[in-house]
Amino acid sequence: MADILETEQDIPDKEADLLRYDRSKEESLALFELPFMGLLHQAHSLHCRFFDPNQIQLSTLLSIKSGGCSEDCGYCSQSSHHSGGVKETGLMNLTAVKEAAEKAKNLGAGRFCMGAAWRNPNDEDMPHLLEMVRTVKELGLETCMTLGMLSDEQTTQLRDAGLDYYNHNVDTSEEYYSKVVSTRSYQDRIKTLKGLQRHDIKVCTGGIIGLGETVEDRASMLCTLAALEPHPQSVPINMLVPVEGTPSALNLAARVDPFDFVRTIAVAKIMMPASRIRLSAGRTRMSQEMQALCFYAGANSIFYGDKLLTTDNQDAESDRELLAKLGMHST
Ligand code: SAM
Ligand code: DTB
Ligand code: SF4
Repeated sequence: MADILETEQDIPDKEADLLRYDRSKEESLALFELPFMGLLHQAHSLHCRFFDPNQIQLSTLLSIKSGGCSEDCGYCSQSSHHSGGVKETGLMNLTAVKEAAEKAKNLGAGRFCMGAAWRNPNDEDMPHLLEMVRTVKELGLETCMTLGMLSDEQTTQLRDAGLDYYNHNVDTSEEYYSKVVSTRSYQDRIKTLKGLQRHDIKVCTGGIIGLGETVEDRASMLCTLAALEPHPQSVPINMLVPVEGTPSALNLAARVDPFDFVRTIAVAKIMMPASRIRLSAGRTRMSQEMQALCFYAGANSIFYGDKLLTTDNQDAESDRELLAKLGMHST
């Protein structure tokens, strides 16, 4: 089996039978309720049908426009609705983006993901954003952007500039969404995701664990993701990074049981076995053993580099040490 599947069309027939788009919430919940060891065995066995379990994909993040966001996402340091949030910056210049991408490449990243604190990009910013995509791509890196909701025209412009992936998370279940975000609807998120799929940009979409959601919400969120056809190529699972100034209810809920987190990775893998599951934000609060369990359960991508968007990530050197200890390689 090839260790990197670019599209579901690359998957042999017998593996393709393992891809389902019609999982019910009850089926998803039943997976969460399996004994831990059996669940991990099932997830790891499926993972090995589609991927080399020793291989991992490394993505580096860069915040190209921070703070001052009009959205009220309860978890986010960049929302202008929370006090003491991140200071607003303008859109980064091309030279600074190129330098950051070169540094990421030299450290061994394969993909460069550029994020902006926007509800959606303005049309006037598109030429500059397209230039960023072309510049990063010329360095031989895969490109990803996360800029908020997109119109069809913006989607095709990004695709034509060579954008490989677009990140747009559903974040939690449809049922719980309004408890976390009130300035847009769940269906707004799905609409952008479907637009990306229609225009052949690879989709990176996932969510956050630790928002005070129930296990039913986690099961429901994974059903939403696994109902996308094809399945999203990349599925980031974040553990909430508690940020001062954001609603305290969410921050109090942020203590996620490590086994419950690993379970979420395993269920995501069983429901979307050909997708790369990314162990995303929150790794600074995970032990190396917990991260290794996540890799066993089917996570085979991480954010790599000392910073996420506005908060600290596990530093690149200790990640290289961890991967070396586990005998994992990134190419
Ligand atoms: N503004 C765009 C949007 O919301 O789509 C792109 C950037 S936004 C910061 C990207 C994602 O980062 C969010 O959807 C959320 O999943 C994740 N995120 C933001 N703050 C986080 C936090 N404190 N902990 C974990 N994940 C977070
Ligand atoms: C994703 O799922 N997680 C990333 C990325 N996609 C854009 C962002 C994590 C942000 C963590 C908090 C911060 O650094 O601001
Ligand atoms: Fe803005 Fe994105 Fe943060 Fe929401 S998650 S406040 S849209 S930057």
